[in-house]
Amino acid sequence: MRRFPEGFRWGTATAAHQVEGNNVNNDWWEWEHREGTVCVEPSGDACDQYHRYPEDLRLLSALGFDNYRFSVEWSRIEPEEGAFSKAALDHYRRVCAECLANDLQPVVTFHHFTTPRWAANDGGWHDARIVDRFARFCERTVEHLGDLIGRACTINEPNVVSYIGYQVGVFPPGILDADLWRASYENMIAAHRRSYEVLKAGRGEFPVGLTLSMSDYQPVPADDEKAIATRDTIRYFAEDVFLESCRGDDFIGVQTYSRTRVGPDGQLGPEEGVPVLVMGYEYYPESLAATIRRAWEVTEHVPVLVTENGIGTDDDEQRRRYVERALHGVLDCLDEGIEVLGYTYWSLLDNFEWAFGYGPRFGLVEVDRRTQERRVKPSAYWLSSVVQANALSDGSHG
Ligand code: GCO
Repeated sequence: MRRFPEGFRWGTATAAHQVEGNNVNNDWWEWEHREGTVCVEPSGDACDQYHRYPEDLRLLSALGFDNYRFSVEWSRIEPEEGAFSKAALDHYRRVCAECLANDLQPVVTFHHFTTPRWAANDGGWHDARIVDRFARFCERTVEHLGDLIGRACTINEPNVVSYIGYQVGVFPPGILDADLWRASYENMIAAHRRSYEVLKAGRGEFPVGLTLSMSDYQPVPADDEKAIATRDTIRYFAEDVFLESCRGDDFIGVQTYSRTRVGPDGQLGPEEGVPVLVMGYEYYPESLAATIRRAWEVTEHVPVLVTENGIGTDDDEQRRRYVERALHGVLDCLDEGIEVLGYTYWSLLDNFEWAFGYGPRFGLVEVDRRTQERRVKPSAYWLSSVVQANALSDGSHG
């Protein structure tokens, strides 16, 4: 058996807009109902977790996990600028309390892709005023529930929000403008730094970090100097500018699913013969270890927490094999002396996969779209056995 360290954290993750349902006051709700966007379908009721969270937390705890990562929805807490809802803050305080009642550490994300309409429609993330706006939201929220928080993630995947929102156009605001893209990611980095300070100074004592979307960027051919230079440039803007801003933080959240192949003239598609998943990227579980090593290196040894890793697939045995392979990579990184604090599987539930809608199923638990009934998948029981043993059988190099 290959053992994980004593105290290694095991969790699953979700995000408010993807599971709660009826988050009607944010930019994503407006975006997914706008004519002409690429959104497959609106989020609607999602998994109705706004009401069903006690059942979901009981289920997660019964599987032996010790933490639950979820996000608080800014647009519920501050529906209009400066107007804070005590009822919404009380709701999230109850969710934290329910986590603790189920022996689950609450891992709270303060921004997971969604921004209140009032802020999104008044400059959004490309307007520097967002930094103060976000810091004030964090201040009011941590004041209300900071004593119950186990760990805080400031901003989820700022690289994705800025790049897809301002360079690809598949996420809101869907403005293709390089200057606004740069402004948006600079404001997100500033907002991370400000919210880090606000959360550390606020109520409660808990580690704080940013969670970053990462990919195993590989030059093709591997020894081609131009491909290496192109890969370095792409990766610098996609990851390094964010990783460098996290030096000295309590942890860095690594969120990896696959790799990105880069040729001399730019990004390449999937390699011939490598399975491609519903998300459009390759089945490539080795990417997790590669990105853990990179985050450890570029942040200059900030402890790494895997805050998302998983696979959208209807083949649950493929899910098990993917996670098994990814976890062997985590064990390799631990053997190399890298401080990996834990592993968080994305996601607890099949949920709203943004512009893809409900097609891609990442969940350890299936959700019946008609009845909202939860059905635990075989891969969940397998991962539960790994969690409870805090070990992986050696022979299963997947
Ligand atoms: C994120 C991710 C999640 C996705 C997951 C699967 O921002 O953390 O985008 O919200 O659902 O990465 O694609």
